[in-house]
Amino acid sequence: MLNLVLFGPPGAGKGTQAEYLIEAYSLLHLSTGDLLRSEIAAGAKLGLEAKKYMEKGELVPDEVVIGMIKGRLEANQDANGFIFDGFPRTVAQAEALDKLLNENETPISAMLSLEVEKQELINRLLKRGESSGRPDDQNQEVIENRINVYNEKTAPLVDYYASFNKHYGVDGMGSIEEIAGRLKQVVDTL
Ligand code: B4P
Repeated sequence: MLNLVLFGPPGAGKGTQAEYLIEAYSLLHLSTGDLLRSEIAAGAKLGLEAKKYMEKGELVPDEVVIGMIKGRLEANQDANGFIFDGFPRTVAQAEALDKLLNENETPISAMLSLEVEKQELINRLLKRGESSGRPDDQNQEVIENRINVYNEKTAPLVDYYASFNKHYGVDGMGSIEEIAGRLKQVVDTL
């Protein structure tokens, strides 16, 4: 079973590259950002709670996202493997994920970490904000806060996965196809 963590700062191309990996390896895509946005769109209680954090570029509380992932893992036990996109984002989330996967003896195979310069991240997100309707992409201050939150709370996960020899840094600058090729090269060695 192939279980991949697709990792990187906001705007690194996680959602974009997940589409290529899903197709190449027949994996199930679990994006906590997408799951939270559908809860908001459905007007669900969980979505209304999450919206308050997302609008400011803050992280939604760990227990909320861990509960969501647990439900999806339980509902898809026959999957070939998963791509975790935007999850885990804190060490507590990574530990909870390891615990859930170890119960099924299907650990994380690799963390693929997309590396992109800060100004490029801001440009990509502002560009998406022009058409996506995502409020968190339309305000430079919120984008900068998301990047700061990433550096403070999420970037430490590189060391977490490196300590298990599962961290693979991948250059995330260049065309979408070039980056997809680099990711595929890594996954094919696993
Ligand atoms: P996410 O939905 O995960 O949003 P994101 O970090 O901005 O990444 P996304 O996947 O959407 O963007 P991508 O890099 O693909 O999270 C949103 C919010 O939800 C968070 O801020 C937080 O509040 C909450 N949340 C989510 N998960 C959570 C968790 N686990 N714990 C707590 N809170 C959580 O792409 C960005 C843009 O770049 C796209 O428009 C794309 O077209 C473009 N792009 C990609 N590759 C490119 C390339 N090579 N060249 C040019 N443009 C490119």
